[in-house]
Amino acid sequence: MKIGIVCYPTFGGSGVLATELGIALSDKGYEVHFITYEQPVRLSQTFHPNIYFHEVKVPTYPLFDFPPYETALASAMVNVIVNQELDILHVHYAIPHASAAYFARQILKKTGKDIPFITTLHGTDITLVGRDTTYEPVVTFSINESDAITAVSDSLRAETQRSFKIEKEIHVIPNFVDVKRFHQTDKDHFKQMLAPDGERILVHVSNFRPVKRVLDVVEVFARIKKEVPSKLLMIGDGPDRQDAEDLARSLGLYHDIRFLGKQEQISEILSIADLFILPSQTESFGLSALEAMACSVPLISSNSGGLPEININGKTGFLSNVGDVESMSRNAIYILSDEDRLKEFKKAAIAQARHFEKQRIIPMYEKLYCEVIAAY
Ligand code: GMT
Repeated sequence: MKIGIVCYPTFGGSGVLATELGIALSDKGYEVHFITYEQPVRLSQTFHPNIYFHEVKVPTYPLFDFPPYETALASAMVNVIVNQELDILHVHYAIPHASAAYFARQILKKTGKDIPFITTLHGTDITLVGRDTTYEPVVTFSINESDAITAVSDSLRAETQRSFKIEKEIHVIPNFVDVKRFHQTDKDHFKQMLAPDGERILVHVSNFRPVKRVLDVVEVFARIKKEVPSKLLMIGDGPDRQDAEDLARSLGLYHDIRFLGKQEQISEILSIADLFILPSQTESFGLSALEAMACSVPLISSNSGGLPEININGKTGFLSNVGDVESMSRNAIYILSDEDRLKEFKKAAIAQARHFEKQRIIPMYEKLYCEVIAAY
């Protein structure tokens, strides 16, 4: 089977998930074609002989204040589908990928070379951006025109059904993790450098957008630090990084918090972590948290969106209301202040991550591809 994948190539969760899916499918012998404006981040780490990358070029012209990416993308889809004889197109994140796919399919219908497309909803395409009236009619239309729809959690499926008039079944296919790549390895030398006096290491990974509430991470850490000697590693970059750094400085914590920026070898960092903090305003699944759990890291998170579907309260970590930094820090101190308890939480975290191993989840996509192609 030849599969086209369209995604955002950046560090965002949807792009990471789409890339991991493409890699996993290519490992199983499928031919995978990525169509996007840059090489996806995780694709650049190793060479995969079954994976092709087609760059969408968006020529500029003085008339264009806003170069028409969606038009360029739909044209690229048409060209790749025809020239590479794809069997199915899988678009990740509704905006503008689903509408571009619909457009491409309509063009191809004229020549009899059209193929079906699947849309995977990831989160903010539904919870924040998609229901904005600026985009809503196009989002609703193109989701409904998809030959199949998937969502990454039960919570996101319910949210989509609440916010849009969806006329089709939404299949829930959760995020997955490759435990061969994401597992705890011996990185004691790193730990020694970052926490020379045996401090606990806390980690947050995100794109530092307001929805991630990175200031809450700093606030929670400030409270933990008073009770448990610890260090915090902030991984990623985005609009709220400066505010988080300013807050760390004003709380006198700048030497205990390292803002490491965007990092590609996340599993090495997670290998030395004792706790992962994800206090998001909304989080449809929380791929970064799943990757942490696969590295035996328990989770302190908010209870928003799909987080309760992965974080079992009192077992793999704790859930608190959004913004309740007191509860989050109390729970973190409870886990971190006792060695045996921490070990139990770590064991439960990895056991829970195994429910989302890629071997369990990839076949769900394969089955859906086959059904959609057969029914087209
Ligand atoms: O904000 C992000 O985390 C990026 C965002 C995206 O769409 O690129 O991630 C979403 O998709 C991930 C993969 O399915 C999910 O694990 C994240 O929970 C989801 N983010 C939000 O819902 C905020």
